Amino acid sequence: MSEVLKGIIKDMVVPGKGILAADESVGTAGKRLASIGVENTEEMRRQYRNMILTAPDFGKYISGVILFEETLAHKADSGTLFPDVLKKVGTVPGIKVDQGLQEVNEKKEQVTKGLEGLGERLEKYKKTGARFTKWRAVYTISESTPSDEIIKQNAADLAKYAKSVQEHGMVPIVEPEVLIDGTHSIDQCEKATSKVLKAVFDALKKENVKLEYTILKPSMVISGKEAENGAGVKEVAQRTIKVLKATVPKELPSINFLSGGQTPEEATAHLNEMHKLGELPWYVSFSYARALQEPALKAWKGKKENLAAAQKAFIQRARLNGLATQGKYSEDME
Ligand code: 5MM
Repeated sequence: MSEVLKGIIKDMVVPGKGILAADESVGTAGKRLASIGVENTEEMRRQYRNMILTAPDFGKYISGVILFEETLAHKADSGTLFPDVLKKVGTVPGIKVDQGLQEVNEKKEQVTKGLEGLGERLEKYKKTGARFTKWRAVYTISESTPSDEIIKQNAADLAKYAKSVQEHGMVPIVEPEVLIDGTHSIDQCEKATSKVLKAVFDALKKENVKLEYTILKPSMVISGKEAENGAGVKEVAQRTIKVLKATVPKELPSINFLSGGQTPEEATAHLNEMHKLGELPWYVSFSYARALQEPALKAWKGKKENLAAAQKAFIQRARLNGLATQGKYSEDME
């Protein structure tokens, strides 16, 4: 089994490349489509995926794609199933396996659903070509959150999920997202992210999850979206790497950030800046959804005649983020 997992990591962790998160569930895809005035039908979600996943040169920058369940069974305009479209360009298909969030306490904190029946679903997904998976836990920052209770529960669930995925011969992406929403300071975010990551790695260790075959998808250490005097690019990069160095073991092969509501330009600049801080113990890259897809969606507007322009916009962002993984991006490339 280790050889299988090793091969998946080798295909996913590639210098200059990153992961695309295209795993928006039906509701989230609906929000993205609504932002360009397009109705949320199954066919329009297929066309949206087709626009992104068949962009020319896709495999040059994207080593893996996190898909949503229905996309595994959808076909591109060419008639080829999306997992096969990806395989053809050397990109690894993956699948989101959590089943969304559930509010559990009076602070409105949430845990992630999906452990029940996970093993059976993993076997089903594997048959469709998926070789890695993703599970997202979320944490809010306020005076009283994230609570110790939620940090503990989410860490335990992430670890159980990761263990099961490796037992089924796939690589787990572990995604603890400290939400950017709110007026909190970067100090508060640093404190919360440190606690969350520490708990996650303690739990992974307790479950004997093999870290060398696991990918971390964290949020950056950043000021709240509505904070006054938000921290600048350098500070975000420095604080993020400081927290990661203190909490993430060196055996982990790759850290692929989520963008979490940052603008596409911010997400690229932050990643780039991290690579100016000297050698890092892991590969550090992206697993963005919005920060990679937003400009393409805007250019597309659901219209066939805009397909080429939209794909060009997607590839431009993918290329810039590829450069950022090597510290070779600069603002004047925008
Ligand atoms: C945090 O969301 C993940 C990364 O996306 P961003 O880079 O836009 O922050 C993403 O993979 C997320 O899990 C999917 O968009 C699916 O979200 P839902 O809420 O539909 O499960």
